[in-house]
Amino acid sequence: MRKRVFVVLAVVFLLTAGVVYAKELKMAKKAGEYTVQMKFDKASPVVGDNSVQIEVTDSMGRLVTDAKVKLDYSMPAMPGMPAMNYTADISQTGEVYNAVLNLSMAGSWNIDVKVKHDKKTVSAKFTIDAK
Ligand SMILES: [Cu+2]
Repeated sequence: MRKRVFVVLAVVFLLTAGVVYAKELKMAKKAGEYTVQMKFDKASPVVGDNSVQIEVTDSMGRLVTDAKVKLDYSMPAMPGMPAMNYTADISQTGEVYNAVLNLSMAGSWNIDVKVKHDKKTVSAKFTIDAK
């Protein structure tokens, strides 16, 4: 009996984890021969802090772990608001580059991820909508 309860709980947990995982916003863009993938900690970017995990893969699909990654994010000027430009601090854990984007207002933000690797610098551009 107890074993059955445990199995049911385990299944519920796995299903829930699957749903949470599927809700993370993931986007990928080509940058030269590389592909830059950004994974947000939430389904939709929010005003405030957003943790982002960045993965860079080469043309063979191999993870690039010795790149220099730079992330700039900006919102163009709008009535009553000058253009806003920020650079995120990047830290690396294993194969993943981490950044925190502090989005100060709702609306459309441009993200520019620059990857420097093998003496080349390429750039991937993303647009997100903060709610
Ligand atoms: Cu604005």
